[in-house]
Amino acid sequence: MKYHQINSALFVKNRRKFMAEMKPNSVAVFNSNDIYPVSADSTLPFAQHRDIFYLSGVDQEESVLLLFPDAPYEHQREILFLRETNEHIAVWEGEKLTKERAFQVSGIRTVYWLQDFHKVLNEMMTYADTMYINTNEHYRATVETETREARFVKWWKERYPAHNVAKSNPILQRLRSVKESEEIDLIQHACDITEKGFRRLLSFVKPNVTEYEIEAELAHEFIRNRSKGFAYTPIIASGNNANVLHYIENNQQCKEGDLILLDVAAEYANYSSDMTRTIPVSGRFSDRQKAVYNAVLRVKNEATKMLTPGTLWKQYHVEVGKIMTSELLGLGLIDKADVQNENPEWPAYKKYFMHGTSHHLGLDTHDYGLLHEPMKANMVFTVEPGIYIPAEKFGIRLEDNVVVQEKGEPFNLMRNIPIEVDEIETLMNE
Ligand SMILES: [Mn+2]
Repeated sequence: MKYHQINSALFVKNRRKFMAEMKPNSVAVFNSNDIYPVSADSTLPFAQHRDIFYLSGVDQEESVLLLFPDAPYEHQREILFLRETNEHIAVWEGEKLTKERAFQVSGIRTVYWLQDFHKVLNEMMTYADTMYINTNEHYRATVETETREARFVKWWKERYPAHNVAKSNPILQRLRSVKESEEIDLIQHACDITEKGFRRLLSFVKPNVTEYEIEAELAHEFIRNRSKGFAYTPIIASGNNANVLHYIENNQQCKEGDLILLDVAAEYANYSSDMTRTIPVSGRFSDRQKAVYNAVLRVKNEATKMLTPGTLWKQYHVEVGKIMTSELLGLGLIDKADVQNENPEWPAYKKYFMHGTSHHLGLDTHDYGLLHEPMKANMVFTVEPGIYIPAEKFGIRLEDNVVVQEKGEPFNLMRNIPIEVDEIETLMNE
């Protein structure tokens, strides 16, 4: 791991919160992700399942966490199962968690090797009435591959058909959406690394630079700051590429006079940041580009103010739509007749701004959070309006990450990342 070890107190707290929501006499189990194969003996880099990470800090494959708050013996309330390691195995496979290190990372005292899992689980199941299975109910998830978690759930339910089944997911969605201060610090750290990458670009971008050279600059800056790299596949879209919302080819040359839409951000310790900036290839915005840019910026700033406790997701998007509508009228992109005749299901503004304004941010870039429940303090959201104009061959999106506060406006974790036109132009021309 490149990141500095997280204080285990965070994971102790997270488990306590989860266990407080469990029914009496129930067991919950959480699995690591698999290491995904490519072909032959090649694999993709390991990416930990965020739920077991959230509850234990264990960032290693073939790990299982078992929680049983009403277990008859105290040492059975929290149990970790890890792939066996010893000095000999370490020589071949690199350093894996020892039982002692696993305690330091997670705060869990009872650690077994994985080969004891079925035996120990069986004992716990004879005491327990209910099993908490962990299914993926994220509103944007479409998963074809069977995860290690899903494989385990299938086996577990079949092996113990007499137990009641309960869902871990809604508990985790609620808990993970409201961040502890340690988590906000980690997201801030990811944002600060993103800031370094972005500042590096402002002096690097010139006419005829390629999108992939920009990607390389960012990767360099992120990794040298202990990030694994991009928190999500980076979008580096010059000119009309910005109007392809999920453009990830990043293989074109940036032409003088064009804008570059950069949806690029670092992860740190498995926490995401998520930034979008739009900058001029030549270091100066045209008057038209500036007018659209400042319209997007005003929508972002107004939308941000609405992210307060009690706000409802649907209503928030309706209100942002109204602000965007008035900006698009001002820019002459739509007219009053378009608005009067608009289809309420697909309002006129959607022609230029067709995606959502915000999403939860945290261990996943599109993080957990139940969208039908009101917003709460310490939720972290992106705010990312955009205006996309294929007819003018540019698109602009601006995105910051903010923390909902108990009182007053949200706290902007990207407050130090240049966004005003003047500041961007000054830095690009230094
Ligand atoms: Mn985003």
